[in-house]
Amino acid sequence: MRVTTRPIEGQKPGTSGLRKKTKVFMSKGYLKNFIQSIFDATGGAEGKTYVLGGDGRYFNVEAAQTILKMAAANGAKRVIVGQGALLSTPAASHLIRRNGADGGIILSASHNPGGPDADFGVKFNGPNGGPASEAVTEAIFARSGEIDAYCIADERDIDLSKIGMQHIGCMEVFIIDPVADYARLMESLFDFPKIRAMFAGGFRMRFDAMCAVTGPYAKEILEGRLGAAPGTVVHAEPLPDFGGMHPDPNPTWAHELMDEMFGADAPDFGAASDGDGDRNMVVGQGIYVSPSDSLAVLAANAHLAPGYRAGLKGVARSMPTSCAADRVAEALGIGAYETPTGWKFFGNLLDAGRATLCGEESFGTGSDHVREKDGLWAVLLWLNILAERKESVGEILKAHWRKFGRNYYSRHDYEALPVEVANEVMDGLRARLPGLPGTDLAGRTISSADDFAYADPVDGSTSERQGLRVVFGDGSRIVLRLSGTGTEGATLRLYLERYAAGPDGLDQEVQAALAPMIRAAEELAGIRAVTGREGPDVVT
Ligand code: G16
Repeated sequence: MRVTTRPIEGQKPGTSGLRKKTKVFMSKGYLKNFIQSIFDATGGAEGKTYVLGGDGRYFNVEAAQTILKMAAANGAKRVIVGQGALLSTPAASHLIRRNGADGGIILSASHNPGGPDADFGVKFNGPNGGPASEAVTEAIFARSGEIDAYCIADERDIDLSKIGMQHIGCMEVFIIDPVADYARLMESLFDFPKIRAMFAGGFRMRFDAMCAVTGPYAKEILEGRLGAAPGTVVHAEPLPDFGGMHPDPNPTWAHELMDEMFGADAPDFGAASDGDGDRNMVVGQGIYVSPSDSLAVLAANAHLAPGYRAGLKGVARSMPTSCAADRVAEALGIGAYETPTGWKFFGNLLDAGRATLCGEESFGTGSDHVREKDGLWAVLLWLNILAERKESVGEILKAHWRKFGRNYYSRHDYEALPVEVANEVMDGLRARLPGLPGTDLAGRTISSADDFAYADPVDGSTSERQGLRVVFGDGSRIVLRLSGTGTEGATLRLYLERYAAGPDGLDQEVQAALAPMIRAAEELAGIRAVTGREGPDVVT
């Protein structure tokens, strides 16, 4: 059935797909226009195979039913769907690659809260299993501005709870266990017997799935296949509103886990994951591992896991992520890459075999096993390293700092600012950049200052205005950029970094160690002065 429609403004994908308020997605024609724009902008759905699933948030199932009917009416051959329309983002990426699918549609607003008054999102991934490139998302957006009709089959809903094959017209709908293939992939990368033996020997862990999609994956893999004690995984059932929680694995939102890990009788290892299972936070007994440090430690130790025994080809990080991983890459004699924020920028490096590990300060770590960041993968790599080294998280982290020096690092977020106020801060600093190199601030000399522009070394595509960065002679950095994932006003992210070579000064409190950079940032950008805010809303 062909239904006439009109373009709806603002269907521009951000850092990671199209994210809006759930009610916006539920409004007349909104989801359908966007899905049709995806099909139209990618050469139509005729004869194609897709993977479909989401993080279980409110409207997940309804959206999946609509997309199935639209895929059928657009002539798709087959859609592989996770049972209950559930798939974690990394599991979806794996399924696309394993089945040679033409792409995947993932229903998630990641770490943003879910529910009728919260957020919803749609991401389109290409045949390599990774987020659509900027060129593709631009084409989808362009199409959304001229769309005049969408196609949808006039059929009953599919029973999404029943594993096996069903049909909508001629289109096959293949409903699968969302966990099985992913769990097998993890078994192929890590030394499960060794990790199992560690758990059998009394190793204790807490995994907070934050009432989101990783619950079933973590239960099956950690408790089922690796023998972690029952109850290791908490908040394990995916709920439409994530139990009212904010499924963002950072010290602010995963505070229950933090309290436990910093309390008496803490488990040996703690971890949390986000709404769609691609982010992770790692904590040891009384010690927090920043995502930037986690990437560096994983890069330095990945060869201890069977899947990475041959060594790494290179390590990539997003520009605002601390430079800790670069020091490891240098020591290993492998490539170090710096990309704009957004996992999509790692795709070409992974496809071309230039990078094996990638990571971001925003609690994302992953490798070339899929084309998305992968929360549980990072946790399993940590477990494999812990099982091999037989040291605690704290011991491993401190030894890492002694060897490579420590990149003190923090991100300060100013949320829900009026867009024009956030732009004023950005424009103010941008205007000052050319005059900064060579000047002194915070007892250091500024060595460079620019608005980060990226030229992809594989396909030569360029991306400009990716964040303002001020770099000091001693490797310290101040970075300022606007988030591309929020749904309300603008979020200003201030990233602060200070390098301490050691051997002294490696054990300071992070905010105290960064105090000179925090003052310098205020002097440069005047965030508090311009926004009138007393301080950041979230500090990670
Ligand atoms: C997405 C992207 C990440 C990015 C993060 C934060 O993650 O995939 O690459 O680092 O958003 O982006 P921003 O700083 O623009 O808000 P996710 O987990 O939300 O898909």
